[in-house]
Amino acid sequence: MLLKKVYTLVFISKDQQILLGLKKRGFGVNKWNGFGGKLEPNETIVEAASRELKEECCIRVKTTDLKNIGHLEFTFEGDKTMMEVRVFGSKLFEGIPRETEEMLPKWFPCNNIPFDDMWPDDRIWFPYMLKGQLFYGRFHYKDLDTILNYHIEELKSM
Ligand code: 6OG
Repeated sequence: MLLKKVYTLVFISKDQQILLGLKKRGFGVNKWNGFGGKLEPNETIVEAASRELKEECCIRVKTTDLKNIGHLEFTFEGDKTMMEVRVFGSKLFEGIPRETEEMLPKWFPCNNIPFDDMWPDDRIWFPYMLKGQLFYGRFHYKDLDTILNYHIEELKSM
């Protein structure tokens, strides 16, 4: 039996650019990623997504502006936990991204994503997100650098 843990992951975009953050500590340290984390008790998934974005890079997005664009599942060899990651996107936001203790935010052109310094799975599902396609992906990792096997598909609805 797998123990499921739910996470959020938010990508803000504007003018053919996407906002990524360099993770400064914890899981995924030194990797560029979207903004997100675990749900707190009594919080909906979109509330968690909006809160994490504010906490990690100081920008605000209304929960109603967050679109669920993808669903990812991660498992690791020898670990009974499955990370279920709900991916959200928005072009609407308020504020200027600022560095926090957790993340260093930076805008990247959509045709110049720093995949070499990201989770290996990102190379596989980012193309769906960048084309505006909804997606489901599951990835089984051998260790933090190596994907043993995966499945990815476009979804018609979430
Ligand atoms: P905290 O531990 O900071 O939340 N996350 C992943 N994102 C990608 N792109 N690939 C992975 O491959 C990931 N594993 C976890 C989910 C961790 C944040 O990192 C995301 C959360 O937004 C294994 O609370």
